[in-house]
Amino acid sequence: MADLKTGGSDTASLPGNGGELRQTAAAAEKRLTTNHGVPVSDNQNSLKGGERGPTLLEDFVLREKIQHFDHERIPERIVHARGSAAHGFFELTQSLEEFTSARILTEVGAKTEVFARFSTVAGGAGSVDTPRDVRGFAVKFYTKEGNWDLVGNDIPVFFIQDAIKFPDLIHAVKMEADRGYPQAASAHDTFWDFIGLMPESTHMVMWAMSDRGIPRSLRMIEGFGVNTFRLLNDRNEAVFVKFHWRPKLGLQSTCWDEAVKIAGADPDYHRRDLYEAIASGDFPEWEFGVQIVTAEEADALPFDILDATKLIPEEMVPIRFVGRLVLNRNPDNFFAETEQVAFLPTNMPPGIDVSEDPLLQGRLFSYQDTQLSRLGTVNFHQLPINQAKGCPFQNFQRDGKMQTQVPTGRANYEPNSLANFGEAGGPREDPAGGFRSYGLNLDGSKVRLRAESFADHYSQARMFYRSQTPIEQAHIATAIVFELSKVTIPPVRLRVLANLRNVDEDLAKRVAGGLNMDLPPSSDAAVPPIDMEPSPALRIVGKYPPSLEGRAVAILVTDGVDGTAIDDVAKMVEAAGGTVKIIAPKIGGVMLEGGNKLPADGQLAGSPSVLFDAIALVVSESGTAELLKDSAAVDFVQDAFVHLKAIGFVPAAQPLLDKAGVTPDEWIVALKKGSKEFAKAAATRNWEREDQVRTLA
Ligand code: HDE
Repeated sequence: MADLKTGGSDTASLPGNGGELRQTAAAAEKRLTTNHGVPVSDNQNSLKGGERGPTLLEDFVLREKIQHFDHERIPERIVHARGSAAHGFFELTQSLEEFTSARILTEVGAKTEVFARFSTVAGGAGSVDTPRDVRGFAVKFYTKEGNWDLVGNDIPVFFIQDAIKFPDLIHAVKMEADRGYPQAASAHDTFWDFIGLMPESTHMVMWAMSDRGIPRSLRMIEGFGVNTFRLLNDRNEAVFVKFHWRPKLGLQSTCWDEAVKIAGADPDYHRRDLYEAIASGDFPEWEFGVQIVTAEEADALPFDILDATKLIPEEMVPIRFVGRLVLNRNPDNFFAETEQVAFLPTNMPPGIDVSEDPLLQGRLFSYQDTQLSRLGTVNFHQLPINQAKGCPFQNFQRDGKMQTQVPTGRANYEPNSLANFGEAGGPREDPAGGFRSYGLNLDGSKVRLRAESFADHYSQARMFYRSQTPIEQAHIATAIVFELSKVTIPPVRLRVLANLRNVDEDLAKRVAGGLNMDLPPSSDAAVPPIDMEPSPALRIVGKYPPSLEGRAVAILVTDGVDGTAIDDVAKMVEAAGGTVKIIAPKIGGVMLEGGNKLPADGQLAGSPSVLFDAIALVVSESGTAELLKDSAAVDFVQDAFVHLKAIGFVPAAQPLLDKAGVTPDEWIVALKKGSKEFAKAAATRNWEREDQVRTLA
């Protein structure tokens, strides 16, 4: 009979599986043990009563392993369940000493360790990366004065003004209560029902329906603290502050059709992109900025600074850029770090403080509370990823589930006088250096009211829409048409249309036209919207210089091509900062003209062009003849064309271009030796092509 005792070939050579009874110290270090350190002799077979008999209850090795497995998951986050994260550092480049005592914002040149997690909001932990959604942008700074968690989004405003509406908002956007779908999509009845009934959400809806809702990469999103915070200086003087992140790679989005196809081709598109970029040394970076506003300046703003549905246009209050964030290390373990990280907006070092923003006020309770059910214990701060790393943490809190520390000494109360008797007295409060709250004057009756100053729901939605370029406006209108077309209850659509008339009549007409519905009368706005100055900083198109950095170009190759032609394109792309992937009909690669084999990075059918920023077709005549019979090849080219990407080609590719319906424009570039035209085109998309390939609202 075959010896089934050691099923795995690797384990067969490990001491203990080979029947050796005495082991060296080195071997003991490597050996597999139970959770309690008992060496395991066989990790392939459970303990049975006879070769073909039942498994025995006494097999604690089996029971421990299965039981641990049964409890591997913790509840996923209620929102922002799907996320990807990385380690890095924050470096201050300019001091904010005048405004704050927080050392993280005053010690120029100091590098502070950080852990940043990006997320979608609506989908579950296993959902895809590219739905239309807001992206979370949460950064934990391990500062010398305790952790600072800046838990923001990639959109600077929020759907609601008061925390009491958050559960309703989230219930409305997540899968519907009875049917359990859709997963990770806002295009459904309950979301738009809620939106139509909550005009305060209109401004954020404009952002979510803009191309910001479908980012190309997590490395190419902006970030915002959203809520208004305070900075406090040594004299306890306060200013209001809004926090900003600006991506070094610029802001870039996908086309909707592309985002949908990416979801199928690579559900982990953003996670993979972030991981691979960091693994290859291409570290994502953001500039950190603040908008600072005094109380008097805030009073003069045409909106309430405490209202999270409003932003402060940069043209009104410029952003001061004072630092940078670099992500340079992937997590070692997804669960221990990305899943168990617990962000708390209440984590702030002295010198940073909250405002009375009623949305923020609710968040101050919610995050700590949710960690208790997610991580299961008040001691979640002891998990390595959550521990304050920049300074000690010590107090008289004791015990609790999963206490991993072993506090010493007799005193677990304060005040105590034990230090006077030669014993450890424990830590003491620090009135000068401890956390301070702004001495806000409170005066008023208890009320459940929304301030009058929160009543304008449309002026900034209008400003946002009117600040966009025509192509971006068309995308917003088209996205709303798409979403409302998935709404099955016509009055829900009508209510949204009625609200849109308060934003912009042209937008409302376009959406009504796209739905082929009559425009209903405008809804009543609580206060009439005003025309604010457009803010060009709210655009994507043209905001950042075109770049190939961080972008990927696919070179589609076939048997029989000249290897130097491929090299030329690759060098041109790499010189412009892009990365190159060789795509071939088969993963084993192609036979080049001279008889050398070129391995491929991706197989054509599994690597559609939606995964790349531009494509180059370096194919032979015979290779093209084969490709013409393969829909994957035709889709590869056609999708690149309809997603407005640059296409470089050699003459032999012409029949493929023709079959894919590609018509010439400046982004369809004949590849010529020495010319950099293709790399230049690949750095942007040809928005003007869009009219030709898609019906926009
Ligand atoms: Fe959150 N939010 N939120 N949120 N949020 C959570 O906390 C909540 C809000 C944001 O990568 C939860 O640890 C309430 C605004 C991010 O782990 C929960 C309200 C902004 C993340 C929670 C808001 C955010 C969360 C779920 C309204 C942008 C993911 C799991 C008062 C500034 C952080 C968790 C990560 C996560 C509550 C509104 C951003 C349930 C009650 C506004 C980026 O506590």
